[in-house]
Amino acid sequence: MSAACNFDGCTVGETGTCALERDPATCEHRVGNIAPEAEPASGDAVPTSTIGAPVLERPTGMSSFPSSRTLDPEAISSLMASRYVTVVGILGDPESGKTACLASLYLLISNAELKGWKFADSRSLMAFEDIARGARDWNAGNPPEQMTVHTELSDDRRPGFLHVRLVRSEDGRIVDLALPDLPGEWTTDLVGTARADRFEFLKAAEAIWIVLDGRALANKERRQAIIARVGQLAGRLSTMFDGALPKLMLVVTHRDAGELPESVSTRLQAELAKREVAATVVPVAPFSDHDDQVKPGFGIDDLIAATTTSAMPPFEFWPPSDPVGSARSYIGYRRGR
Ligand SMILES: Nc1nc2c(ncn2[C@@H]2O[C@H](COP(=O)(O)OP(=O)(O)OP(=O)(O)O)[C@@H](O)[C@H]2O)c(=O)[nH]1
Ligand SMILES: [Mg+2]
Repeated sequence: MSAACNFDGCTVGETGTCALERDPATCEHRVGNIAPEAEPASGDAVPTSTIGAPVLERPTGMSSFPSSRTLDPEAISSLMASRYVTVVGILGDPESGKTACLASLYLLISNAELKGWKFADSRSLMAFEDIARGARDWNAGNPPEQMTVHTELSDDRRPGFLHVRLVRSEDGRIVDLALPDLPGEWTTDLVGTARADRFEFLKAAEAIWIVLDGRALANKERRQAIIARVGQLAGRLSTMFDGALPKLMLVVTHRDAGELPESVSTRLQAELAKREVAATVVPVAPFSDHDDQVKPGFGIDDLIAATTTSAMPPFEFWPPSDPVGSARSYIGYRRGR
């Protein structure tokens, strides 16, 4: 065998003569002559469609880090199937402060400053980051002009939810909140044209926040119009829920610009009462232009407490009773229930 041929004893490389007396150009033992491939049996034919296709198949398992952007209604439904989730409906005209409340909640919990609550988990951290980013973008020590920007949805028919799990310090109770960040136009359309198809998710809501701009309410000329709109919105909700509304909260932002006069709060309640609706007024300041008087995040803890407190009276599992001689307490307890 030579370097030019792999047939034992052949010296074609040196002598130019093939030991098998074949043409060196076509002899299959000559190095460099590729032996013709065996014809595939008709059953083994390689389908032309697989040529150029990926060599490996994509793993079917979940990626190890699921997306943490806003959750769609289906993701919330599957979360609700595994644990108790408090869905909150967040309504309010454009620029009223809806996103600001959510951004402020996130900034408070991420700094362990939400009084009475501790952070446990969130499936939408990136979404929270996105809405809170504007508030961090300070220019040479000066706060940005706008802490949050107008909300726009990638799909204008489906709400995007933010999720957060909190633990109440007082008793260790865990609450999962699903909070939608909706554009104000959804509320404007609901009041103006009764467009309610996008609010299907509200049927699962345990609480509804109606967010109102406190500065507009403080303005005597604009006040009446806002109060009337709140009444109209309550009317729409009442129709949607057939009178059985979930817990309603009037979240009045811009507390840093001044306190809401008691008379305005009373007028708001009176307007709702015309539609047989009741609500709790919660003044908040997600951000503050007057830090020395009102701290940013003012009232957000009260808002969460009001949202998660059950309207049901606390149930005493086994009320204490003084034993009475020869009384059949166990049977008596059952009869009394
Ligand atoms: N100083 C101060 N600024 C606030 C307060 N609440 C909201 N803002 C600011 O008001 C502006 C509008 O607030 P957003 O939360 O974006 O309003 P929105 O209701 O989400 O508006 P849309 O997304 O357009 O429907 C933002 O620049 C907020 O930073 C507050 O209590 N105090
Ligand atoms: Mg918004």
